[in-house]
Amino acid sequence: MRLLLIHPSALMYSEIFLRLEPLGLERVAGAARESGHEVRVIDLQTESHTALKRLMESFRPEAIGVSLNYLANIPEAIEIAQAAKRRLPGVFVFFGGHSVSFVADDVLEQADGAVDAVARGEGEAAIGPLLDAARDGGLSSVPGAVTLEGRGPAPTMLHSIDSPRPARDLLRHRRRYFIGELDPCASIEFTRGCPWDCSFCSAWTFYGRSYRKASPQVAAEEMASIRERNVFIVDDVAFIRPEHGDGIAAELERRRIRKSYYLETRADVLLRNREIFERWSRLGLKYMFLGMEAIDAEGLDLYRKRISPDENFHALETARKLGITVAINLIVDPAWDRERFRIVREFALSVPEIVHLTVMTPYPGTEIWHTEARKLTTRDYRLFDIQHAVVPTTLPLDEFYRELVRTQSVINRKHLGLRTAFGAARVLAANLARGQTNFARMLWRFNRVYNPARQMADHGRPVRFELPLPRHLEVEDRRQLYIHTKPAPKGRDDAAARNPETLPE
Ligand code: B12
Ligand code: SF4
Repeated sequence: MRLLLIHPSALMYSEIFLRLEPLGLERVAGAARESGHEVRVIDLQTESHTALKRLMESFRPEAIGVSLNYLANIPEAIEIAQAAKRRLPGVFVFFGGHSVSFVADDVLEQADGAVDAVARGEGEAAIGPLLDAARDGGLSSVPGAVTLEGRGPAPTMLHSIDSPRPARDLLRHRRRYFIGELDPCASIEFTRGCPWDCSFCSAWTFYGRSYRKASPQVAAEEMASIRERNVFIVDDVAFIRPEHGDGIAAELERRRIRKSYYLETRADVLLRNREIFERWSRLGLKYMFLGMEAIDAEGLDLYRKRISPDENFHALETARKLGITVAINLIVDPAWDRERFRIVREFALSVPEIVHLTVMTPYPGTEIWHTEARKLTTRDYRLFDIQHAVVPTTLPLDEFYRELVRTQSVINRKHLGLRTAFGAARVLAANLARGQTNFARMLWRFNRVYNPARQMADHGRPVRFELPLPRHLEVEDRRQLYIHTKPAPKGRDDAAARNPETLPE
């Protein structure tokens, strides 16, 4: 079949700080190609809707799949589906990805016939059977498939994430992917899943708290095949298992691969596996993203982070000693008042790290969706991008945004000041000389993208598609939140994450 896969446009955050390749969609493309289909991919983070229209006309796809990792992209995806059905009668349209897996039935209803199926869960195993069924019938028996008629069997999980390899060659504008000064930047996956269970996050519920690792040889071979000299490691929590991080490092050393890396991990993992991060800093690990979330114990407990403020601060010192630049994330509670914003500004200015702020947002698939969602002040999907407030704020909304943007811009100015002091000008000049302008643009766009008036105006847009309200669920039975389930190993309970010795193999 001729299959067109689409990644929707960038969200607010990605307009400045980063834009990364859609690795999940590339893996689905890889699997479809292995099953004998002719595949094209378009990423609307780097191309326009006009380009999409042209591609639909020239390629005449028989099936179109849209990637929906982000809730905020759902209205755009439904509009793409409706336009596709008008333009290409008979085309089979389906959605897949992280967020849509949690609201599949509602999205199908909202699309009102423009979407034929949603593939819940991982896409690699689903894509072959789904396309076969689109051609020959039998959609209701495809694992993970949901249609207006109902749900098929539970989605299938890959036994190993070693294959299929992502079809990176199908992306046309690879030079447009970047993260900060790592420009251009590719992405890679070493592990999939997260064994922790933070209340605001759906990474663990999607994979049913499972955790799989790529084999070090395969990971290193894939790294060797990547042309870009910068690589973002997409794992939720990198190097949980020290022997795995060591194994990949050994394979990279053997092949003499040296690149600059950016990864995401937890403070306690960094403290526990310091030697691995040290070894990786020798291999080129430059940046690390730590989801600190809160600066006080009360906040950390609230999000069930299972970490103390001391561990967080100790981790920052450790990273500094290793020469790794850390970006930390703090969750802005809509209950914050002016004083709280002031304390956070003070904290952000007192540490050398890059500080990002994201607004606490209940997402389907998270526990707080079931405890907080009744209080929603809006159900406009587009505002669920963790840069907008969707539950009541203590401050009047416009003042909340003014405080938020003021705090973000104070932090941003500090960050830019430091970067200039530490030689961003040199990096910038080198990037521009290679024709890479993403980082330079980022430096100048902040005020345009982040401004309280724009954020307020976003709340006033007419709403075509609304997020469904959560169905009643006892969150004590957390397995009901899972997309993928696997039987819990004997004798292991949900507290496994607290003890590294009992983390999944
Ligand atoms: C890496 C990552 C990023 C990267 C890269 C994202 C990218 N370009 O795809 C960066 C850092 C840019 C990023 C940014 C953000 N992210 Co992010 N991100 C992740 C993370 C950790 C892993 C995603 C990943 O690459 N996984 C590996 C690949 C192989 O898996 P995958 O993409 O999920 O794809 C699989 C399936 O979803 C499915 N699939 C995917 N697409 C399709 C399409 C079809 C047709 C089919 C059939 C199947 C299918 O099959 C794939 C293979 O199994 C996830 C958490 C998680 N574990 O999923 C959060 C996550 C997706 N991000 C999240 C958020 C909130 C954001 C931001 C909004 C954060 C912010 N600060 O503003 C931004 C917005 C980005 C944007 N689009 O503009 C949330 C989503 C919440 C939501 N419900 O909308 C998540 C779930 C994390 C969380 N805390 O819960 N993110
Ligand atoms: S450790 Fe990170 S990925 Fe895992 S559940 Fe918590 S926030 Fe999500």
